[in-house]
Amino acid sequence: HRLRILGIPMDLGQQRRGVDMGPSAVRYAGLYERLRGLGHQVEDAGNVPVPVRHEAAVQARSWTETPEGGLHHLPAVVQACQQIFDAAQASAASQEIPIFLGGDHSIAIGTVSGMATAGPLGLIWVDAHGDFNTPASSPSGNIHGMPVAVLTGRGHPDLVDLGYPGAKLLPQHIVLVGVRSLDPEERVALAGSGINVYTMRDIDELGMATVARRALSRLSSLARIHVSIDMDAIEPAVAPGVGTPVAGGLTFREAHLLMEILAESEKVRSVDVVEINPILDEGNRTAELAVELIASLLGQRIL
Ligand code: DIR
Ligand code: MN
Ligand code: MN
Ligand code: MN
Repeated sequence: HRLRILGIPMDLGQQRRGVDMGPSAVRYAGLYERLRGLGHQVEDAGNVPVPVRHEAAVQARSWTETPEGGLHHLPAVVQACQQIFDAAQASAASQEIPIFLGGDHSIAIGTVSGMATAGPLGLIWVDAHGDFNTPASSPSGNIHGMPVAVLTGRGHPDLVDLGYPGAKLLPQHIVLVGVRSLDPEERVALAGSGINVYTMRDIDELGMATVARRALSRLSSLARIHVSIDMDAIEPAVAPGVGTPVAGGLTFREAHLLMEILAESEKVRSVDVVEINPILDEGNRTAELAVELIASLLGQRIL
């Protein structure tokens, strides 16, 4: 395949500093070389510009009083997501597979919207969280907790109408895997949404092979799948370099097995790897794991 690496040093969708260094950490962990080693043609396209954070403005007010109407850094996130959308749309119109390196998960509003311009798209969202908050349900005001809702047409209009007006995906074309932390109103909305949710309990009971195959069969009518990997889906003992760790996550092998089974579908059209925070990491192990997972998703096999 032709692969295109695109860094997105976005830290405005959440409160902790350092997640903007995610693209550097993943590059340092050897993503380019690893993908070349699998026989792919790889281009590193550098980074999408992201506005710098105005920390003083954040600290001056509680989030409900922000000029952004209760969403931290809304105008800056919209501006960056518009550039991300443009880059993703260009990739979607070509044969290349883009690999978007976050940054926090708010980037997926741009990546998925852009990929959806080339026709129906399935979404596999690997995350400890539902990311299904709206401004009304969010306890934090952080946009990284909202992208799945936004992509289904629920949320602030500046986010919902990014790229082109309205919803970008049908709920029945979205599968969440690894979920174990939902806010109270988010939980009610997600349960009634039509989105297919595989919680950690489902993975415990069914096993990852069954979950991965059911996820793919749910998307069997679609030829193109976007895989969005929030590294906090993985057990924090294995992936400690994330801003919002939640105990009881995917094991190293469960995460790899999911990637390996998705790779066999030959439908993976684009990938996000997000929420790596090198400041919170042990060495660079979370970025190193991310490189391994991307490799498994793009054809690395044990035998
Ligand atoms: C929380 C945290 N549900 C929120 N979300 C995170 O702020 O909306 N998503 N960490 O990855
Ligand atoms: Mn602000
Ligand atoms: Mn997330
Ligand atoms: Mn998460």
